[in-house]
Amino acid sequence: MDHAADAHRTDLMTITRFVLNEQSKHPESRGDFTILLSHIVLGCKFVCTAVNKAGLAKLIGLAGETNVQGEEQKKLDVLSNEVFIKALVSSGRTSILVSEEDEEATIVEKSKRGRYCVVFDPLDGSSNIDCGVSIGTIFGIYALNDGHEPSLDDVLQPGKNMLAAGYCMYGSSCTLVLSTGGGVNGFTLDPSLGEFILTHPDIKIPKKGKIYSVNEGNAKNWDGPTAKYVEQCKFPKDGSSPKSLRYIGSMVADVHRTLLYGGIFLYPADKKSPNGKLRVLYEVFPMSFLMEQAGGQAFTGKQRALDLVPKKIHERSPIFLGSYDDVEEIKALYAAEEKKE
Ligand code: FDP
Repeated sequence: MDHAADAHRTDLMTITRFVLNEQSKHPESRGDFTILLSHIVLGCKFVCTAVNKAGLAKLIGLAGETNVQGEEQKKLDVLSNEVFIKALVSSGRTSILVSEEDEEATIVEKSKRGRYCVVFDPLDGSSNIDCGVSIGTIFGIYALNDGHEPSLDDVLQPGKNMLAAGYCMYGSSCTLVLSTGGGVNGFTLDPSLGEFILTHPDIKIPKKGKIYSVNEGNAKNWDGPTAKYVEQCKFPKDGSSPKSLRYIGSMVADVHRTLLYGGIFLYPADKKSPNGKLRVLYEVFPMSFLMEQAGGQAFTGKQRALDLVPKKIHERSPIFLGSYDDVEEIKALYAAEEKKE
């Protein structure tokens, strides 16, 4: 019997243990971040259970509909938002929350305030809920600037100022991917234990990938560099093999695949949507943060994505993210276009 291997299997690195280990490297730390993260994890577990039960529990459907008992049904994304807002406020560690679901930011009442601001999309990819495709929660965490009343300026910060970012994917398994600025780690929910266990330590994205991921239905409205890049993916001029196309249309799932297998995910600007579709604070920034931490790149078509300074909480931006070399190629095409102008 291989006792060493057995011991390895029984030595479970839960996400809490992992974050506590990280925390012990910073003697000044007071454990606030660990508490905040445990509340985010609770939200993810709740949403995971709700997503799994959605078909049975009739959680899907329109918000405001009533069920057979005459109770009002809550749409899954509305329910997920409520769960996250309540979990984050009750953590006592947050001061401002920005959610994709709420037009205005939530300023936490004084008695429950803490040192962090959380920007999040409680259930991204919601158009996929009703057909069982993987969806996810995306979040980013900023520190509150000390000694003043919390204001929107605390979250209208470039993505490079984030302390941590992550997502939880509700797919064939429930996977939480997290970076606190020292690399990227992936944890899978063990449903029998109710714990996220470290299954993907120190994720590094391949330097170059074989997959491109984009909604090609928008091609007629693309700008020159995007159109040229996608053409190059299909008809490479350097004799290399064409890339494969994979597009789920659910950002967390598309980015998760890109992170693990390499390649590029694009949601470019087009004539109809000059700023693209994806939201800066809780889609573009957290995913760009993770990509950079895994050795990849994220570019807006004009600049490094994490350098962007948002002016509004629900601002959008085009985004190209993934393997270092693949993003380098699209950057070269935009640079050449700029030279022509
Ligand atoms: P959804 O509309 O289903 O909520 O930003 C939301 C998002 O999904 C992303 O998850 C996804 O990557 C993108 O929109 C898909 O957009 P298209 O349908 O325009 O391709």
